[in-house]
Amino acid sequence: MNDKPIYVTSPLLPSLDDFTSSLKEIWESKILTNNGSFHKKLETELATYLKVPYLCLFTNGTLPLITALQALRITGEVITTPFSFVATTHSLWWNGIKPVFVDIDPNTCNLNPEKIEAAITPRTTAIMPVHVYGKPCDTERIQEIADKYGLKVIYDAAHAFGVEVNGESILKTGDMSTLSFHATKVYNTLEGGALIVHDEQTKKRIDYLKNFGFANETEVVAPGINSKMDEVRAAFGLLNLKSVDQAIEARHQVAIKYRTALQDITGITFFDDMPNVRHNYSYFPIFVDEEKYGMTRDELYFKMKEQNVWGRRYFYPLISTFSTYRGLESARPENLPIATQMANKVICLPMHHALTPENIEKIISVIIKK
Ligand code: T4K
Repeated sequence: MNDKPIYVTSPLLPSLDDFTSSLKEIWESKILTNNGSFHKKLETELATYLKVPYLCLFTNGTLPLITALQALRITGEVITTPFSFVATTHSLWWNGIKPVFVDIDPNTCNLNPEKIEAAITPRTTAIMPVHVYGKPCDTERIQEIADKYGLKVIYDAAHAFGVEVNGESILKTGDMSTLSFHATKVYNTLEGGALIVHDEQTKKRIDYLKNFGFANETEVVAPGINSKMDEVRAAFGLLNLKSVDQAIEARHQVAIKYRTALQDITGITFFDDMPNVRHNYSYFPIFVDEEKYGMTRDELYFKMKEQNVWGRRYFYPLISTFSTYRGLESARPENLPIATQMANKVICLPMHHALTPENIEKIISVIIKK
């Protein structure tokens, strides 16, 4: 227990010298925020990297969700998943929208499209799925349903930085997608996020909304908010963009090692890569079958902690069990059997670019030696 803790993640950091040079530039220009040159450059470079035409930077990954709902004027009820980080559902609540939880698919932990139609009511205006762990949702099926009922689709793609299906960015699907650049993510700007939209007009509108609604010096065209990314974070993000591919490849290698070592452990399952998908290996969830493994998920989780291996039970407890939401009809556990089951089995193993072979060996040995 004297070893250093192995956390679930570790942030990608640029070289301190490079960052210091950027800071010097910022000190000299004295432009700290409000669409400065680092901000402009990062928007352009990220749009290119992510293969999307229009991207708006934000100060975190929660405000683009809230802003997307405002921009699309979503009201009434929105169908969403309980198996996510709580920010997904909070964004609906902050807009006075009623979340309607729908169960997930056990093969991906994403919203199960086959369960969506039964949850649609005359008040439903949109669907908010999450590409959880960076695994792409069934975007085609979701779009078919949305088109049939005239619903908007806003993807919470907080985990899906750089994920592609058949060479196309997953962020191009739906009406809008959001990203998080939090320190714990594959790509970070300390804190940060983005909203991906599909046309210039909408980008303009989002840029107004994230700056109090100002269209110019004297005109406020909407009740906007302040969610602009500052120059320091943008500079940090520009540097991190240079090494993110390498970091994703390092994560890929960790995933290969985990899969090889854990494939024959009875009672432990995990996801394989999906065909034609460029994954980002943002998380490595394993699912513990108590009877077959001979230990409960929590027993393993606390045993790992004792050994200084700090996995996380993302996404337990389900959002639908939190006090704000548990009174909703759709939050009843009997309505969400698969999500409940998966949340009770999951442990996300440490997954990041800086895990050493010794770290990986230690993590695996805690799971293998019961
Ligand atoms: N939608 C989805 C689907 C999301 O997952 C999230 C965020 C959002 C929306 C909202 O995006 P943001 O507004 O956050 O940009 C973390 C993150 O705070 C959160 O961003 C993330 N999802 C969520 C899944 O995880 P915690 O409470 O688990 O983080 P924390 O502080 O316990 O960190 C985990 C481990 O990472 C630590 O044990 C050590 C390591 N770590 C963490 C930080 C913050 C570091 O090494 N350095 C650090 O700076 O929530």
